[in-house]
Amino acid sequence: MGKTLYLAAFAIGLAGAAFLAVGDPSSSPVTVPATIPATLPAQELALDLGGKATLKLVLIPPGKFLMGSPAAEKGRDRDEVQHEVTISKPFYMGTTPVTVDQFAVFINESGYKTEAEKDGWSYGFEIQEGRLVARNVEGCSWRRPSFDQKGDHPVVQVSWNDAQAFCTWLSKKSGRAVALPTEAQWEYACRAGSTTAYPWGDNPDDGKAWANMADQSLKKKLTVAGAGFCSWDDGFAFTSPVGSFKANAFGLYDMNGNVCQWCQDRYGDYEAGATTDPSGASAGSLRVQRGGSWYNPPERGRSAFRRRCDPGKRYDDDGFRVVVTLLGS
Ligand SMILES: [Ca+2]
Repeated sequence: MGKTLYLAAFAIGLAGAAFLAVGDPSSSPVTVPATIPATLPAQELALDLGGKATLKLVLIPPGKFLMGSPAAEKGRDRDEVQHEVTISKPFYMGTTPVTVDQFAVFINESGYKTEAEKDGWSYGFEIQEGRLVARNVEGCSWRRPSFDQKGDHPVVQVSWNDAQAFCTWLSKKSGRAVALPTEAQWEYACRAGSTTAYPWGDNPDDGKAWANMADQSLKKKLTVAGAGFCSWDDGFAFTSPVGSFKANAFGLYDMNGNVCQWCQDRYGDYEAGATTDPSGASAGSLRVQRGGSWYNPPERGRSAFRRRCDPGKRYDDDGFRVVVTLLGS
């Protein structure tokens, strides 16, 4: 997105007037009004975690989009009812999922133990005769998932509750309002103006440069297909270093694939009709994950795909990214 478009979208958001459809080539140029403040939020934000670790975020402008999927979308679920959503305020979003190195700083500084560490086991897997066999594994945690990871891989084996603890810690440390994204913020940011099933279009086979999903690399290890494999070989059977694939139009990496990302919301049916800044169901025990993972076939990497999970669940493809809310905006 060009800087002019960003400025226009941001200014309109501040003015509380009609919103510019981000990425809509038919939109007319917009004049920045006189009400625009002298100091705009920076396009990028870097939070110093300590331990030489930094968490980078990018500003997501306000706007309006169609959340959910059209009835004809291949692989669609019934809970993706399409409706208009307005994101009324700009916010920052992590350019990548939180990495192993970043999570380690949190653990080392806070002394927090993840739910898997407290329990002494987690949900892991082993591969037996070409079949992925999921089971409870003693000692399995973010420190020791079911495959090898490096520090720049997305942390896995983290529950929704663990992600909350990270956000609470980083809020105190940074003085910023750090949180998980709402489901609407997540999908708006993932689409980045796109209206197709995936940021790259409607054909899942065109996603090779975009996403780490269940591909031919994984198929070499799992000869017995689970939910299906992508036609491409993205080079990674399990997690990949964050930022290994194309960024979307907002500059966000790994929105589709690599790890599923926890959202703040309780899972439930979408509100009927157009909404502004929805924050999920008001009751219910399940939370939402988005984005699909290295273990998922293409359909689960669709921008509209929703996964509902117990907040204590942790697995080898459960990760998260954060947002920073602009207080007073
Ligand atoms: Ca892969």
